[in-house]
Amino acid sequence: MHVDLDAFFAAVEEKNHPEYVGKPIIVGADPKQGKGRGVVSTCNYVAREFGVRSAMPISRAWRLCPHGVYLPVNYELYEQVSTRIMSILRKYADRFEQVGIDEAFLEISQKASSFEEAERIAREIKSAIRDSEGLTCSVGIGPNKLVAKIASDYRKPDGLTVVREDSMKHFLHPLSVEKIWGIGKKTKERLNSMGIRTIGDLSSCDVARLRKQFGSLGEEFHRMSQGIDESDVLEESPPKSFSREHTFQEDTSDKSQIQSTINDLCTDVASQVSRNGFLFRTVTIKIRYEDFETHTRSRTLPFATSNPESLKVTAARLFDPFLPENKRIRLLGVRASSLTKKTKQRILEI
Ligand code: TTP
Ligand code: MG
Repeated sequence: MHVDLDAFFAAVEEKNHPEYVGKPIIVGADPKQGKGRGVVSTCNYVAREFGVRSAMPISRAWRLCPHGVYLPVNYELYEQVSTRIMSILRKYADRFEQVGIDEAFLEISQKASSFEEAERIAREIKSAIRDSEGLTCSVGIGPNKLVAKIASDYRKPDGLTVVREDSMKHFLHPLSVEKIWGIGKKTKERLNSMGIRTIGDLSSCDVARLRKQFGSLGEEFHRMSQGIDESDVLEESPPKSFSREHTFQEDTSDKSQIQSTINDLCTDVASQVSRNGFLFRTVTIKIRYEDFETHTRSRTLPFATSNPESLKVTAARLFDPFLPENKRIRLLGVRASSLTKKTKQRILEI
């Protein structure tokens, strides 16, 4: 199963501002009355009727839709909503793979023994997301990731498309070659000039001809045109560490600049650790001098923590012997590792 939220950034804005409902909403750079630079991140389906699209220059969007509601990108908000939705989706999957901020693959072969059951799960997912976040998504179900992804895109917004193995060819063949993974605008044009427009054309094309034009990628295109994809839904492995490095604009031996950089690095790393719900035990520092001589040192604490002060104190001790008066520094780095998941009990202790 592939799930993709509809007009994601714009839909979140619409949900938070009921006064915009029904209006064209364009999220992206400031249009500055048509004189602005930058591009459209996304827009809602009302704005799409005016021809506005993702990645279009904002000045062009303004010409197409001057009466639209133009909003800046509030990435932090979309990320929060995304995290909540992903944790809903995860519950329905045997294995789960988030792809972008608004899409994910769900392996559901264990949880659903038939396509009918898969469809029922999809409906449940759609209403769960609607009830908790007030957002719609489009779902595709298929025998593999490739087909599921093409299916989720087939009827948008608020779509649900099920493609069984026996109807796969019938579904794929009339679609544009662009729907295949890895076929962008340029490849599409090259294929078109060979007389290949649809996935059906691609599948009936001689593999040798495709190999001659595109190398091994051509063989891959041919396989995909037949709906063949053996890639797995890959569960993301938990992070092993969080780290930050800073390279100075100019090599420095300025003590206060060095201290404040170390301080900032520690604050950042500690916040990454706790934002992701972890505790760390091991602190590693890295220092590189102007001549590229590099040192790293680690220390493991007797307890797990996400306290920025513990990170600062430990890092300061580790850095101390490496901060001579006479050597300028090029780079500093701080890493927190030996991570464990923060449990509810531990949160109460803090
Ligand atoms: P998409 O899923 O490609 O687009 P969408 O959710 O806005 O619309 P659709 O209904 O067609 O799925 O991308 C998800 C988010 O990623 C989108 O809301 C904004 C962001 N994005 C960009 O910032 N720039 C881009 O060029 C694209 C395509 C997306
Ligand atoms: Mg989307």
